[in-house]
Amino acid sequence: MCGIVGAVAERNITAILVEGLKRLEYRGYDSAGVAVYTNDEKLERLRRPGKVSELEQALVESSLVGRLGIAHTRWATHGAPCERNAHPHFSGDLAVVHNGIIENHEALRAQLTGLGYVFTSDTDTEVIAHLLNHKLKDLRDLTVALKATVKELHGAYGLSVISAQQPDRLVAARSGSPLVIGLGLGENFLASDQLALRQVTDRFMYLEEGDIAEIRRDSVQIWDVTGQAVERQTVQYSDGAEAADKGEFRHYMLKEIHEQPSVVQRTLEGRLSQNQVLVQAFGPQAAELFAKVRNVQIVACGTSYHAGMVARYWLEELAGIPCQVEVASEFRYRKVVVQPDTLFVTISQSGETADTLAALRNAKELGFLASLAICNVGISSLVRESDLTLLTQAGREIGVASTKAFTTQLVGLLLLTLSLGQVRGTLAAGVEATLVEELRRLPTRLGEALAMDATVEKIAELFAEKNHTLFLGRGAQFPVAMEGALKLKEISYIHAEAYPAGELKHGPLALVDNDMPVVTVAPNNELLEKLKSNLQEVRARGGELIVFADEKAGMTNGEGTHVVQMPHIHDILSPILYTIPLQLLSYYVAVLKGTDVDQPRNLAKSVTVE
Ligand code: HGA
Repeated sequence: MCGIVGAVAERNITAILVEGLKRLEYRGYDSAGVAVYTNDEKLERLRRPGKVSELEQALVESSLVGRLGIAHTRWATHGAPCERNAHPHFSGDLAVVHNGIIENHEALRAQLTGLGYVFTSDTDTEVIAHLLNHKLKDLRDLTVALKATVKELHGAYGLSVISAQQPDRLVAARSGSPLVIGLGLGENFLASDQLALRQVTDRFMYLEEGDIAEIRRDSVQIWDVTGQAVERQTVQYSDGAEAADKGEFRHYMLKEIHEQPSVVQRTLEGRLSQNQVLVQAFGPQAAELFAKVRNVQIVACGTSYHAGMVARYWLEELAGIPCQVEVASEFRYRKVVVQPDTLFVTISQSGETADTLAALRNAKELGFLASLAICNVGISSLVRESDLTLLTQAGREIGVASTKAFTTQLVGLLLLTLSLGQVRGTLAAGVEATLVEELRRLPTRLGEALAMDATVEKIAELFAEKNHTLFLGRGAQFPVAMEGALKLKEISYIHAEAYPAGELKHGPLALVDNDMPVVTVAPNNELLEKLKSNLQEVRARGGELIVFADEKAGMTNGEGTHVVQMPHIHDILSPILYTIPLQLLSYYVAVLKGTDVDQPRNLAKSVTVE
């Protein structure tokens, strides 16, 4: 989603700002802009719809140079993606960039219009610029005026401001959308994600909720939500592990699909003993808290929600714990009845997903036993605000359509299931030992599934001319089918829906004809025979079947039926393995359709707005 980069330095900062925006491109955006306090002591801006490269080109032609500036990639929430709505927004001598949504923007717009301010965009953000400008008239100091301004904003913001009147500083405010200060020598920086600043510094200070910051070349001052001056800890990163390139792969998504054996291996490292999961992997108080757990409530969005749905099958079957799973945007606004001793589990790749974070904050008021985050980013808000954490070790995921984050989340959730079963004594030691052994073999199994790459690429040709697809699965494969359908929608723009195979005849069978491919995942379990009958129902109506079937399932190619033989795997781990061919399928269909695989239209990587 939107990205912010800011800099105050002794040298020209335009190239630093543009490089920062490029590093945030993977999050998805629709326009970009930069405002610079120029060496001629004027505030100037350039904005462009489309890619950062277009802004960069325009900057080269304009030779905009200065030592103070802010820049932004916008993912539109209010107002179409076009130059006029791109950030920075100006009012008088100041420029504002903003991530988030100002919910009372209509009331503020009416009030400010009444005071004579003229709006030049359709965004909610522009009210911040005019309101701040208005406050500055009396308060005079930019930082003081920002403190007064944010008191009148409802909603979520990570924002930064520069002013030609006080060009010695960047000011910033965080409430509901992350910001980090990058510390340099005689220069300082600001961004919505530290990745944007890794080329200029390795020292960072994370703003907390409600913080206001004044960032000068040689000093940083921060005030907390109560207005108290506070110090925030400095974090130093020592390696270049965040660097990302596609290597031999055509897209980040394909690279990330192929990384799954190694990142699953990393997610398991240090978390297994000979026969057991090491419960302390979830935190020092995990064993004591897990012993009290009688229910689990999982809350997540998108792909992470599908991971949670798989976990529900595991938690009830293996740990004997009732489990509910809900999408965060629903949970956060619902009157929830919390059963005693319920563990509240959130799942998020970035740990900044606005709805999931809000659900966690609500949950704290609702009497849950404790909160646990399964997350890929250790320095995220979700991790900081949860009692227990399990970090997935997927590494940086660039492709907007999540792949390796999902499979490592599944591994984390299986570790959670086994830990709960172990501590509560509901899982037989022999079963845990078997599954630990299977987990150790999982990276090899995933490698075998990836070796089917070329077979799946061929199958993808069946979809090139299609507009609709059904995905079917039973049991824990139903959420896998949902994830497969989501992946196909996200990157190939083909309409895809997932159903539990048994639901077919209760409605969706009406859609099936010879123009509707039906994708099915068929591990060799007790539901196989039922699934085969459901597939017959599809074939009888002319539907073309693509079946990813266990090599022991006894399914073979036939008229209108394409069977891809999958390596045999323990049934409990099958959702992780069967995800792989569905990821590959979406990828190759998208490549055939020529879409922007890594940055699909309208989507963003880390969904930091509601
Ligand atoms: N509401 C602002 C910023 C949107 C945003 O943060 N997206 O991630 C706008 O629409 O410009």
